[in-house]
Amino acid sequence: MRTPFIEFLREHSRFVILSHVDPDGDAIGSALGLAWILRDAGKSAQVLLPGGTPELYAFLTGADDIGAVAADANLTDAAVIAVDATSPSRLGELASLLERGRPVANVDHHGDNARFGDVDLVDSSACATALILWEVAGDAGFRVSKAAAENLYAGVLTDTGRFSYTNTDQRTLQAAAELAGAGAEPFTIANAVYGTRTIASVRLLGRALETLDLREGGTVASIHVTQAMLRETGATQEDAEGFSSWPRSLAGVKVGIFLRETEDGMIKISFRSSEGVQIDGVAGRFGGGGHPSASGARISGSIEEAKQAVLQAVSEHLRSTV
Ligand SMILES: [Mn+2]
Repeated sequence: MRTPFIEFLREHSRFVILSHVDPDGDAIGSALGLAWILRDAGKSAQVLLPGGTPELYAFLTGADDIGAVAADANLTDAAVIAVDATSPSRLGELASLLERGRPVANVDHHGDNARFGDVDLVDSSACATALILWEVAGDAGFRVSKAAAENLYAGVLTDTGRFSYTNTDQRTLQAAAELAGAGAEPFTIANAVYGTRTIASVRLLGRALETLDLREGGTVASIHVTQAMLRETGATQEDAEGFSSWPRSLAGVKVGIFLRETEDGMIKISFRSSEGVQIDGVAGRFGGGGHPSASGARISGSIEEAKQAVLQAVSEHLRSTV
């Protein structure tokens, strides 16, 4: 399954690596981890993320060198690799880099990936795209430096919710152990991602938890964050990172929903579900997608309208499937 992608890596010597909007730890860790692996193999690799690097992940080795717009790309003889992105639309403005007859590879672990590459490596049984890339490096015999291992470890750590989601399995922990062996420092990375909350973020969380709304006999929970709440607490969008796991963490809750109003007036929705409850279909109804137990979408409208529409869709989904 990995062979065509390994051949793609061997065949080319210059790469532009892209990932998705609102980049998470797996998007950034996968892109940077792969870039370091390719550089260590004597190739050139440039990373571009739509909108640049979130401050939370600025500690990762190589993060200071990430481009933010298509115009930053040095495309001379470059092959393009998209990582962790379900479809070209997830690449935002960077999707324009796919439309110029350039060789494109697509590596992802989302089952609904649109297979938009010349080479597609999609493995939905992998907890993270970073895990796939770690295994690719092993198969291909590429060296994985400390910088590469740190980035790939960050991807695995964050996409498994610190090794706690249903996607955490023996393969996950095996890779994590091997990445630690290759130089990734579990405490340093976990502390940088989870142990450095701002006071504004804690105040924002307090406000968000006050919006807790339980439905369907306590099996569906939602919280939300508005732009006004950000202003009142002095918090930034990034300060709401990780809030999506709070509603689902309540005892008895099967589906947790986190809604946030973005700067451009859209509503970003995150769905989390407990084991055995597949919720990505609901995200799909709103034009989004993701994994069975963790998915998301963006819709327009007020936060109240969005919340009512989403809660109704989730209730219908639970009644029809459970
Ligand atoms: Mn991922």
